[in-house]
Amino acid sequence: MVAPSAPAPLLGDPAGPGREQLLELYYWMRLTRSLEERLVNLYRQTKVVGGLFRSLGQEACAVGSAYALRREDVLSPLIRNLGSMLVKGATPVEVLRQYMARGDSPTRGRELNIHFGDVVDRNFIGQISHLGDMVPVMAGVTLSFRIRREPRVGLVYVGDGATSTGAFHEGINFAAVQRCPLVVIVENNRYAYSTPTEKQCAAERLADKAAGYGIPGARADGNDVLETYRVTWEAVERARAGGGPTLIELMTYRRKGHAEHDNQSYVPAGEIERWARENDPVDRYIGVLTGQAGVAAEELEAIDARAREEIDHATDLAEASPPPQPLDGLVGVYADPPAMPVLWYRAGIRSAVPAHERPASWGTHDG
Ligand SMILES: Cc1ncc(C[n+]2csc(CCOP(=O)(O)OP(=O)(O)O)c2C)c(N)n1
Ligand SMILES: [Mg+2]
Repeated sequence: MVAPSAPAPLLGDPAGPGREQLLELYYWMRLTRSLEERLVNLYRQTKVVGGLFRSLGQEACAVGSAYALRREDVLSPLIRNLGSMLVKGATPVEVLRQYMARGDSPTRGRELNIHFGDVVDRNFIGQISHLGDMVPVMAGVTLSFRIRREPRVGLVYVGDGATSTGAFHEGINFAAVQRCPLVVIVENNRYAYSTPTEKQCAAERLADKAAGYGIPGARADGNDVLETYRVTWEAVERARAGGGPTLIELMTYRRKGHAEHDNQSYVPAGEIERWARENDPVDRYIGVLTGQAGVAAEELEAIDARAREEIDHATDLAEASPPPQPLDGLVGVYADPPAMPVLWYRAGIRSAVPAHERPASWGTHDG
């Protein structure tokens, strides 16, 4: 079953944040963390194919921002946005099958980790690894919304490192000039691989880059899920109302290495422990919920148990999933060949088409 993606405005609602929504935010953060912990177990059992990229300590960034979107809005995630994808409707079993490269995974074993998307229903785009490149792509996606007068918004994530790429600059500049309904979130987690932010960018605040494009820029505490939600919601609704793009810098911290193989030897002693102790987004939110929101600890424990059960069930399904089919490697790379119209410049030589473009054994693709 596909989980619903984030609903209605929460803090933008004049009635204020609903209790149910506050608990939902907690559920998504817990699900993200627990699912990644399960993936670590599977990785150590060599059941995960390829690298494992954690968002430990960044769950509030991912969940709080994606929660500001409607189902019809389009999200472009990165490796540390498992939480955003879950909020947008990706399911644990899809994620587990994908990481384990199973034959019934969303990409049928042809891509790894969370590189998969659904642009038909849940509206999250399959990510690519090239830093910054999804910004121009999302400028195009959101330009189409503007031209078609659809009240839809796009949200694209980049890391602090990606803000130093040409693609980031060109994409955001184009979106600004075209007043595309796009929100660009920079997750400033203090590192790009092993490079600390101040060693790859001389600007003190990445949010200040917005001024160079003539768009609003905001910086927020990315380890505070409610603040993240609020600042994203404002940008999303401004974009929906025709106000153009916003650049948001979310301050956070990457507590794990770039991926599981990275031993973080470049991180100053005590830094990770300090963030874990003083600024863990899940712990902080538990404090808010059990404090001013008056939620009982048992209620949160029940949510933890629910997340665990869902992940256990999804793991059983993924473990029982088949390996990939070799012929699946041949299909879906450019387009589905049998469904493609004949290329116009080949129209006069149709005999070449069956021979060269539609060989009979192109794979097992059924759709
Ligand atoms: C254009 C480009 N250059 C280099 C790389 C290799 N690379 C992959 S991730 C990464 C660091 C990314 O750092 P950041 O943008 O801060 O994102 P984070 O991993 O911290 O979320 C690098 C250099 C790449 N994928 N694309
Ligand atoms: Mg980074």
